[in-house]
Amino acid sequence: MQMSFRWYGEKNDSIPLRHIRQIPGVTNIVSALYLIPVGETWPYEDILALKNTIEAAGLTFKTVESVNVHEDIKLGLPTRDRYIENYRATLKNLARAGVEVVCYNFMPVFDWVRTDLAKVLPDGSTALFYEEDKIRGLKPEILVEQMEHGANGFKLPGWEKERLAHIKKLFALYKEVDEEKLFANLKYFLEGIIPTAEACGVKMAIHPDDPPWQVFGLPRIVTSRANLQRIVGLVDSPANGLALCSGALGADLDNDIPAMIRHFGAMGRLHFGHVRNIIIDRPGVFHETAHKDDAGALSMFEVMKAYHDIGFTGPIRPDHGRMIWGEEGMPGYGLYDRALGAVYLHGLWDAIEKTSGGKQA
Ligand SMILES: [Mn+2]
Repeated sequence: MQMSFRWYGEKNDSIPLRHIRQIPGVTNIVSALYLIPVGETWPYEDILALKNTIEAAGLTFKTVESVNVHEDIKLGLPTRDRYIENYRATLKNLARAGVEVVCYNFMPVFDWVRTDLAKVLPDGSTALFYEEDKIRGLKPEILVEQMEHGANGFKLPGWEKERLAHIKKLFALYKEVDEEKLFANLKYFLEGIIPTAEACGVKMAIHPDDPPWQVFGLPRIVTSRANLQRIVGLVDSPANGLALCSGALGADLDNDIPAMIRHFGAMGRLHFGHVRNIIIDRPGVFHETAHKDDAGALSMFEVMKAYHDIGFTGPIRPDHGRMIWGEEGMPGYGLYDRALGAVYLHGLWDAIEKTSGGKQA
């Protein structure tokens, strides 16, 4: 297990790498070229510059989150072939720079969705909050405004302005795309990129939909164990794998996260772990919470134990944190609570390791 930490680059992150370097046990940075428009090829020189910046701080760069997938690919438009070709070129450039794992998602129009980016919790901290009833009464374009307004001036990952400016057109195009069509479009994309990923030694890791159900009537397919099973079978290659996000999948209590880690880990298809806890007030209403085992609906101990038991050697990162101690930063991505999360998860790992008798990865 490589304890990792997501970082948005010098231009869009409030946290300097030297502070991340001081979190005990964190060795690996998860990052991306956030300024390249979705669909364009990432130049090798730019990837190398990012890697050099990270390594100069005493950290490694082997995991990318995310290389986003152009909407034309998700929609299955004829123009998708050009973007798939660019994606292949990006994977080759990333591999040349030493990147081993590439995270991506396949959510139509929106990336992760929340109705409140700073819900005040009883202890005075704030956290990301989702309330299904609020989404039902909301126009998509109002949600876009809310997300932008609540971002404290940061560019939120997956919420690119240039793409969301065409939101009405996108919704019209998706009228033709149901879940089966979306599966077919994912298969076409994977058939286009997985042979390249496999050849250049990159493991692709699809991130679950967050939340793992339909939002605004748009189809969502990366939502459940059965669907994940179908996705890893769309192209049968070890390069076609998963980023298992406990918080995203865990919002649906039917998803047994430790069981999924064991299952897909045993298949050799689990390439990246996102670990966080959530509190579910009622179905469709949840907010994020501290990583501690008893802080929410998910047992962080059972999650880390599952990773340990499968001998997981890939990257694991604490996922969204609360805002605590007066910190101002990108919602979900402050330093303090994620640092607490990293150390807590690492503490669980160490204890499991030392009491399990055998040396694991
Ligand atoms: Mn995640």
